[in-house]
Amino acid sequence: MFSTQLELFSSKAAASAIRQAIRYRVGLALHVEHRGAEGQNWFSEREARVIGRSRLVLLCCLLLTLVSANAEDGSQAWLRYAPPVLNAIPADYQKMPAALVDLDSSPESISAQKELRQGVQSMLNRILRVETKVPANDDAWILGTVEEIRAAFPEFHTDSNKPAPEGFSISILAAHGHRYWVIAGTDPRGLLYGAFRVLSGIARGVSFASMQGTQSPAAPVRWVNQWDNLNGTIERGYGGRSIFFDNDQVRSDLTRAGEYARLLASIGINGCTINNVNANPKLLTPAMIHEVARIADAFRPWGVRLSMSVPIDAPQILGGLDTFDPGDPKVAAWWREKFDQIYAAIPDFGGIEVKADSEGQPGPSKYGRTPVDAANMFAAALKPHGGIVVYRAFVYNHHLDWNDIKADRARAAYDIFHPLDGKFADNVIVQIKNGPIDFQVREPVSPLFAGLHRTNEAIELQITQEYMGQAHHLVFLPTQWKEALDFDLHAENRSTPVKDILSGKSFHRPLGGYVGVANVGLDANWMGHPMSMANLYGFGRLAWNPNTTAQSIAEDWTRLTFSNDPKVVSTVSHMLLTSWSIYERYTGPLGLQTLTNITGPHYGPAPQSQEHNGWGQWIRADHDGVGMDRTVATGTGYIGQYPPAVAAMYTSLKTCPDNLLLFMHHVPYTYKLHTGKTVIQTIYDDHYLGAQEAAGFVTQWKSLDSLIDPERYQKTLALLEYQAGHAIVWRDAIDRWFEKMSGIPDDRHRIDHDPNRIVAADMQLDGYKPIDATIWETASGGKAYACLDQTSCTASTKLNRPAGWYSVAVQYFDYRRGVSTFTLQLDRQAIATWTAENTLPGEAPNGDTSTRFTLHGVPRRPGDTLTIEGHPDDGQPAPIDYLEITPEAAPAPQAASAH
Ligand code: GCV
Repeated sequence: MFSTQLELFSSKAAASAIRQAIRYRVGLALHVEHRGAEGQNWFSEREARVIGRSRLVLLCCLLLTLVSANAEDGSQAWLRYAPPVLNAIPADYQKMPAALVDLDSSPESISAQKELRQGVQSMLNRILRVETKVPANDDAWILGTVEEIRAAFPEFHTDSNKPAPEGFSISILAAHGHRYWVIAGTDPRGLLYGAFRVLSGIARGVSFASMQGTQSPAAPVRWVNQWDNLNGTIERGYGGRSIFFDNDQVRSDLTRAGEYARLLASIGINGCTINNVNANPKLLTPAMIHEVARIADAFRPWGVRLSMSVPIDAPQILGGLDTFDPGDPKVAAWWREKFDQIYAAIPDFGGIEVKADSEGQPGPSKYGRTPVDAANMFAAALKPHGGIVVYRAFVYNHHLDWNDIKADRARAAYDIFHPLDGKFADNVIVQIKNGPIDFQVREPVSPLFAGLHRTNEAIELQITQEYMGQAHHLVFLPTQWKEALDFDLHAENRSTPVKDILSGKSFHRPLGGYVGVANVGLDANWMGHPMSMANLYGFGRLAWNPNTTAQSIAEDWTRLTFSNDPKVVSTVSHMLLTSWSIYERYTGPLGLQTLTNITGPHYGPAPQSQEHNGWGQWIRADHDGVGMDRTVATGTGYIGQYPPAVAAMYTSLKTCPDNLLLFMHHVPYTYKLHTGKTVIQTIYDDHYLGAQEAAGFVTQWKSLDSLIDPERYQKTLALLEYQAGHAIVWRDAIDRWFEKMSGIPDDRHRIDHDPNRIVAADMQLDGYKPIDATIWETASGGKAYACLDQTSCTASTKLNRPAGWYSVAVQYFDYRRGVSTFTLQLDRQAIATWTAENTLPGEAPNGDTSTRFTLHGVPRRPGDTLTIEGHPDDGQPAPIDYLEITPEAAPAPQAASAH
């Protein structure tokens, strides 16, 4: 993410890696200090003794080799099969059978068998012996479908709690004087899921006895969507390039696709749509279908069915027809033939995703047709093959008139789809985003879930963190999803929580389920941030059983991903479980949505961008008040789309929850919340609190430094430090904007009154020139200072502060392009050098690119001069904003860190 110059790297980073390796692998206790070349304390005295200065280089190589030989790069995710570090291994593992019999011969059962052998050997150091028949004189693991096991063991019963399709039962069967550890699937997929459940239990130290029982998935459709483009990019993907495509072809090496399917199967996901919903018709050419079949081959052993997104205009673009009207018989015939071709190549093809009449995608409206006309045309062509149509309800006009006070994008899905209820074919599912807008940090549940009683429904959740920090911020989303799934919509005046609607229980629907936009990529750790995979894991767990608590998901993921150490489990799960609310506080509290750059990359703060555009993610802030009035009486009428009990709750200011107040109502800034605090002061306070809490992640994570492997520890630390800095950018930008908009000052006078901050405008500048920050509130005084047309520039300040130790933060801008170099000098002596090489989504000084570098333990005497020297690179003019100099109690034991 950031790199120091080579000489710094060779001492500081190597020292850090060695220290981590020593702590983690050799387990030495570390305390005080050994001085490195730049006066930093790289090693404790004990480490220094262990290492011996003259042997530093040799040991460095040795330990780095040790570290990399066992590197934890995140690629194994929650399937690491590390020997579980536990106080006591469950007693019944002693009685674990050595023989393993697979009564089934499906690809899924072969995977299950291999996986069990691999996991048991890796975690428990026991080799399982595969037998072709049940051994007469030995205990054994038995894998099979319920029918197969019953045929071999007539005494086997699961009738009292029979697993549903794709479910499984785990049991110990006593027969013929032996004990059989049985994993029985309703079908091969269920059998595979059962094997993974056993392995997850072993990794977490659960006794086999307590794993026994029956489990069935909550809904038949548990899919992920990948928004992969054929050129290898991924829309809203933050973990590298596509694992499926490159250069308009299917990749020749699909190893990663198979590994992905294995991960998906381990959490019960049974389908994957491989391409962007903004679909490219080229995927439907015979040559590409032939290639895509290879991806399906990689998925098949893991029971993951492949599906594709299709553009509705393919018959015209690709097929040369003069129309794509779904009502035209020749169009329907084209699709029939296309699906026949696909099924010939991929017999277990799952079906299609359709995005139509949305954000510029063509749709049936061109011919005066409805989503029903389009969906049912596809459905008829897929039905003979058993395929399904997942038709997205994300249909809206993105050229709305901001001046029209009644216009409201949130209304669109219900307005369009509710009148069509009961008209969709049985193999159509309407896929509805959790909220009525677009994966914002806080949205109410979409009213459409309650508006379709005679239509199959799936919820669409976004696993990839488009609006949630784009894998630069830690945000654990199962906490958010749980709130949506548990929300009771009170349809028909009875209890109808969203999770029961999706399972088909509320309205007796045969199909339905969960679709998560995952967007994993080729990066070793799949999603960019080591913590982001908790979201994919959590999605699978909730799709399987929405009653699972966010806490158990967080704890299980932590155990499987990092360690069973109680301190690791409690610290990491606490970080995960608090992260969504913290992100909400420093971005957009009170239902303001994400307040991000809505017309740009959806990353940093840019509140004004929410208004005056056609996209309809408005907050309607003016001098007097803020919020969208969505009431029926005076607003857009959106609230009226909910069943009466929910509508009444949102309509009344007395019962509308504070966290959705500004989504539902327009109120004055001085309006008092249920907390007794005004809206405006809550906005200010929440941003200060959120930024402080984000800084707390760093402290919490650092408490684990001897308990996490060095590679993932360091990567996560760098990201959390970056997040803490970016949370300050968010805080300052949003608070400045609202202070200017409302004219009401923060009652604690914090905004732009930072006693420790020295802005570039107040420094002595040599070469640095002011340029406008493209969003004024994202830089001090709306200006960044850039080094233009020079090879280097400096900004210096003399500070008369008491002598002591300080941390020095440099706030600068890191464009995507170019790698500027910065040096921090104390009285002309370089104390740190770093480069601006993060991959942030921006090419200008703004909230996307504002970043900080912090150096701890800087000694200062009154009159010292602090200088930032910037060296531009490739159009990135080493832009800076300010310095922040904060007293520290004592030299911090940590080395310099970039954030
Ligand atoms: C695939 C949002 C995203 C788009 C995405 C769209 C969708 O608008 O920003 O990138 O397009 O949702 O869900 O279709």
